[in-house]
Amino acid sequence: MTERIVVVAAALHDGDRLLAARRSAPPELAGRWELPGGKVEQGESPEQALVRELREELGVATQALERIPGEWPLRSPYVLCAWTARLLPHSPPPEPLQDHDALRWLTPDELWDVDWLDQDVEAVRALETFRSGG
Ligand code: 9L3
Ligand code: MG
Repeated sequence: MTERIVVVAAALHDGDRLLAARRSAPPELAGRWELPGGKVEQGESPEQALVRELREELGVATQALERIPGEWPLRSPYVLCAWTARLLPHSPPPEPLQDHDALRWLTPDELWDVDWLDQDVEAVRALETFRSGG
């Protein structure tokens, strides 16, 4: 198995608040929180996949900003990579349209108040390091 398929996750900020989304599917992940996103499709860049996934799942218009250093293995052949992202000025607010049943904008002191998926714990740790400059 040499194929590696990237799952993109978005660290979508509104000021210093981070969007967390609670999964409603599949059953083994339901109730756990994630940085929203999904699989990069054939012919797509990770940034394009991020924008598409956030539009489909949350109804928002976004821009991918910067790659958060690191990558975290999911079930083979998938690996999780994360980008910071922002809502475009004309975007509607996010709504859980697909795959989620709750959203929260977490302040920095609430970052660990949700039950993140295992790989998202790593991604959120890397995000904290990245946001603190290093
Ligand atoms: N996954 C883990 N953390 C994330 C995301 C967006 C996805 N932040 C995992 C859950 C699924 C797989 O990656 O097992 C594919 O994600 P999706 O296409 O079901 O969102
Ligand atoms: Mg998804």
